[in-house]
Amino acid sequence: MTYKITSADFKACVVNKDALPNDSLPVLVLVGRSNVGKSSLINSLTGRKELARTSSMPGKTLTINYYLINNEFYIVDLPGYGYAKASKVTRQKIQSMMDGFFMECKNMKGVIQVVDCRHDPSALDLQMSEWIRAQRFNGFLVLTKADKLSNQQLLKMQKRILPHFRGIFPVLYSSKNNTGQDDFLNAALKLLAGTPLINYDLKDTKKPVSDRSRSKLKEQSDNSSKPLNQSAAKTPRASSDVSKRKRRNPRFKKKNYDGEPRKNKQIDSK
Ligand SMILES: Nc1nc2c(ncn2[C@@H]2O[C@H](COP(=O)(O)OP(=O)(O)OP(=O)(O)O)[C@@H](O)[C@H]2O)c(=O)[nH]1
Ligand SMILES: [Mg+2]
Repeated sequence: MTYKITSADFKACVVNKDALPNDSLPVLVLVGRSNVGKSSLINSLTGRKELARTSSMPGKTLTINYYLINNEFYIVDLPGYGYAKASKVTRQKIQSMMDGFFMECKNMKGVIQVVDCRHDPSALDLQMSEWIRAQRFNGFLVLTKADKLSNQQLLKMQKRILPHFRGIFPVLYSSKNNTGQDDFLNAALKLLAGTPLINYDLKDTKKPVSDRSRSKLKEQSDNSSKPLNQSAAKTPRASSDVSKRKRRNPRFKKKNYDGEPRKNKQIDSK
């Protein structure tokens, strides 16, 4: 029998780790690039169009938002990473808020990483995935915006994306037409039950990262991820890989940026 969401309530909007709900309900958290569709996913799952605020402009969610599902568990919506237009101060605030969240959240049952099925993962996506593994979290991967590709393109993109996220259970999702809900909820129930959905024993089958991504990753990891304490390291920076790209590439057109990788990273329409 499929699990149904019968109630969903906005429970808390938190900016300070000391204000996190301190009940014992389990927590599942959504992480992903800004504008990838984390908040829309919550609205789609719960059938409540305006429960979580969404926007076509990246950087909509800037706080830690708790949604209580069926009075049984929380889904937490976090600010996205890679939002270019946020000021340095805002990015630092978000960074320390997220670090605090991961350090203080006692009932974390899983980290659900959301990526856009149309694009190769960004350097920050890969860094987040590595960080999730380094923390030995349980979780799964959501490939969202599935409605934007044909079935053939979806297959092609899954073949390209999944090797980067080795051993993690994938769910294909569309918040526009609500496909993938059962798969998402079944995977979420497994996380709540403590069933591992990341295979940590699997050997690295990841495709080699391109030289450009590798140097980006190095740049980012040189700047971040110093352990805060033994149980938690800093989350990957909510820094702007886009502004670095802009600096490097004078032909970068600002108007092209909608929070997603550039067109040349996108699936070719052949
Ligand atoms: N077609 C389609 N559009 C989607 C889907 N999911 C999200 N969107 C659109 O993508 C845009 C961003 O969605 P959000 O849910 O606000 O993204 P977010 O990840 O919460 O963004 P931040 O709050 O900035 O981190 C909105 O215009 C949504 O309507 C999807 O599955 N299909
Ligand atoms: Mg959001």
